[in-house]
Amino acid sequence: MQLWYPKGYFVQDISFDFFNYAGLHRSVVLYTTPTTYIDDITVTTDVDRDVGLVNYWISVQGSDHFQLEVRLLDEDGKIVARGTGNEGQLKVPRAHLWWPYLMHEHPAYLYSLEVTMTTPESVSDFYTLPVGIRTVAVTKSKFLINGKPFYFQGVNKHEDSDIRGRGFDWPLLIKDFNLLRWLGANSFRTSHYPYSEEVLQLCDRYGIVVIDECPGVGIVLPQSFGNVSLRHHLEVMDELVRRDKNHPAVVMWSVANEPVSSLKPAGYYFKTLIAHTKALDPTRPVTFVSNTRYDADLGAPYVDVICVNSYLSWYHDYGHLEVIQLQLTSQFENWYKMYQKPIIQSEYGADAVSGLHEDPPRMFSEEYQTALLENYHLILDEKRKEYVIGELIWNFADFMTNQSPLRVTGNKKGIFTRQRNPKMAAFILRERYWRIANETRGYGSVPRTQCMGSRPFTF
Ligand code: BDP
Repeated sequence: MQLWYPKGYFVQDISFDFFNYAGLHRSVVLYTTPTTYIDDITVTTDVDRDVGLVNYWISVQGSDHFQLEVRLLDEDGKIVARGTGNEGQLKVPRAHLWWPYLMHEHPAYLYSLEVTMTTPESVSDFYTLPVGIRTVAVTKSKFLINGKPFYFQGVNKHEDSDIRGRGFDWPLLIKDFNLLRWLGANSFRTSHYPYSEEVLQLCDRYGIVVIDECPGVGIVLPQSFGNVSLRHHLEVMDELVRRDKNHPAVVMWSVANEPVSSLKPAGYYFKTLIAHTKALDPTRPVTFVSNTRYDADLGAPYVDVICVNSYLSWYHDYGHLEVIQLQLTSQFENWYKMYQKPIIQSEYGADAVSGLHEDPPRMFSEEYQTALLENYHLILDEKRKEYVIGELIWNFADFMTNQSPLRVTGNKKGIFTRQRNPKMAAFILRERYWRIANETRGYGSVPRTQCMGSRPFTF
């Protein structure tokens, strides 16, 4: 059919599934510094038996004549270690480690690193950085935090809500964190771009583990893998690591979402990009999120953890929930056989229009969404005994997208609505996450609140 448009007419073509809000999304902060000032601090941590090791590097701008004093304070304000100079290692005997939510009685323990700079003119600068002492490691089949297996029972999110769009909003943020705790979720991925710094600060304080994703979404054309794009992508990783390197909650970098990684240049592209990210930060594993076939993915050999998205019985086999178990089993077995790396189900889900009920379950009903999830969970339960190390539902909440015949006023795969009310799926997931938490906990059983309105759970 021939279609006619006004002269000069065009629409912005975006290849991602979220609304491209314009305007300023975040607070803009203006600040002043002394002429000689603390410009950056990098902290990495390690653990030697019960001694916490805090390595620091401090960069100062403006002059070569200054002195630096460093103090590490515990949560009671007691000084536990001291240092001087631009770099060094602080030793903390009987250190309190930073543990994720539901993994320890006192999760998210944060020390404060106080850096004081003095110059001969006595103009000084002072900075306090929260520090969580923890380690991260990956084996062939496990993701270890402080040497213990960690299971990502979490969500994918978007910075999105009614009225505000993508704009930063404290009340919304606190609501979302309370819902994460209610759900028994211990992690999320910042799909598909870095979130505001306030989000990461709260993750550090709540013990919510983060897979930090750069805005590498929509890498679908051959030219997306060219040199210009790669150079830009390397810079984007420089910026992301520089900004988020000191957050204990961030345990892995994701360099892209669903690139067409079967295209020929993808091998070189991801090899370079991942090596670059590891050079910037040797302390964290690196991944990207794939929806390519296991035997065609040219980037997968370079990741530390395989992250796979699949929409079984949603974008194909419509209505046929009975194929999920077989297809999901083959998905996991094929990826593991080929790469021998731990696997995260990094997206799965189904749209459900809140309040739409159907028996037998039909697509877009709440019943279909829950039935689909339950089929996934049966296989996830088998495979998490082996090498599956996590499941992140798509999505935490409904969110706005471009208009299209595939979207019913936005993407409705949320387990909460865009207004953060629960669908049936939220209760299914809540039962599951608390059950897993209680199976894998290393201490007494965890009480949970009975209804959404009650006080959020505390230790
Ligand atoms: C995945 C994308 C995500 C989409 C989701 C969906 O990573 O951004 O919103 O599918 O279709 O492929 O709901």
